[in-house]
Amino acid sequence: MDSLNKLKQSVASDAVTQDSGLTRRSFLQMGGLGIAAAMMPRWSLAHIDSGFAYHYRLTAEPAKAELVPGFTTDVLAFNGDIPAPVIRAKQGQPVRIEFTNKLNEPTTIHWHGLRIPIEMDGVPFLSQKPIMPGETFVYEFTPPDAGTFWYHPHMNSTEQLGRGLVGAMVVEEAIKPDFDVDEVLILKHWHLDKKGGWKALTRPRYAARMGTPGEWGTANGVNNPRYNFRPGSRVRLRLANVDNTMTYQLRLKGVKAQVIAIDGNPVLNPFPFEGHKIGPGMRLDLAFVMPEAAVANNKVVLEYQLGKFGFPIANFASTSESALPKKPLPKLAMNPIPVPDIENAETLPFVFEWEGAISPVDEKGETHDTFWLINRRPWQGMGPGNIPDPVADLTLGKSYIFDLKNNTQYHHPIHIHGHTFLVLEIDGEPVTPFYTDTVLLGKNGRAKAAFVADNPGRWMYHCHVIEHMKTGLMGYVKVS
Ligand SMILES: [Cu+2]
Repeated sequence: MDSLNKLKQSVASDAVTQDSGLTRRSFLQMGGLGIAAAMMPRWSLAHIDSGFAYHYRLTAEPAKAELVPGFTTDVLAFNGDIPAPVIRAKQGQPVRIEFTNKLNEPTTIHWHGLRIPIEMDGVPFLSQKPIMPGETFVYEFTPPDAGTFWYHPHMNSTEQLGRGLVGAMVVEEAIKPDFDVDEVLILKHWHLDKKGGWKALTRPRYAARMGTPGEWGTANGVNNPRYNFRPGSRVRLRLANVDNTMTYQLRLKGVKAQVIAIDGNPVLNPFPFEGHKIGPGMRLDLAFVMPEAAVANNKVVLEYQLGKFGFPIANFASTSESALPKKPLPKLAMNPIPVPDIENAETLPFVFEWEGAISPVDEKGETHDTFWLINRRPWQGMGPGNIPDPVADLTLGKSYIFDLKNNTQYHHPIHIHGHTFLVLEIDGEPVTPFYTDTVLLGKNGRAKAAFVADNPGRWMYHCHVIEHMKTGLMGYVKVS
């Protein structure tokens, strides 16, 4: 319990520091300084000049993109762009996103990992009505936590996410840590052939197993992009796995990096990065100092590993500029997430299992395969008349330990909305507690994850392998 006490102290003291930072910040803004536009990375979404600091217009629309060089692919894109624009918000400051649906089907937008009110969670029927083609819905919320998050539709997800509607959302700290480079990489394997033509996004045979993998690997929409950093730069690399299917076993060659945040949330003590798995929906923030060109042999490579082999995701080269003076890597403040009361927490078991059931066709002639179950129950296809009972009825303010058990041979990244888990145990072994919104269960894996049910509403609780979710592995918890 010693580690939990340390965590509690750190969360409390960081919250005080960040609060005083916020006060100073709002004071500066009243003085007319506003937001420094020059700080915005090149592909961040532009602010609307409305006097409201974090005000954006976002669309989802059909577009064309060159993913495989030399070929054009019909995609679905936010503001018509691949990669989707990074949405920048600030911890403790309201953000307003005027979203217009320019698709020819309904949609909603979910802000993955943000602890915000249920009305803004972007889940059809549970939290809002679907946004119909041509309609605009205004999402407005104040992110309590800083970090690397992401956004995506929560309707027809295999298609809408699969064809490109996936973007990063960066919530900056109330007091910004002093990195020289802050780069976002969104990782996605597209279901494309060598000429940029679409292949099947889902096949029942794979949906019932690990999910259907795409074949064209990209970071920020580009296969193995190159980034150039000045030697000595203190780099913060924000990695987000926005893939429908892939779990990436990551490694970094050519430099020693530190893990500074997992799934958006700073870790209490950064630790050396020696490989890490991120399942669909998960993120990882790394920090490193860019080596001199000669030391790095001109290249630092981010790879994912399959068996013995490494495949490049992105590479980083040192520029020929003189090295920046040595400075220590900045430390991130802990997010103000309540530390659960473990002694008095109620433990709830959740078993994730496989069943093979090809359902008969429905009235529209479509089949709805069911392959996956939570506590012996599948839920697939959301509709106004298709909301089952919650998988758990939680009392507002109470602490819970979810005892997660994967009785299958495949990975399941288990995601909860509106709350953030504190992971206590993995595969029966205690771990240094860390916060996450998505717990990756390995083959026949187990995990114990605790949280305070402090956000009232009906919150999705599902696997983030999209085909698993769509074929049964989803449910919701009710907090009241
Ligand atoms: Cu799954």
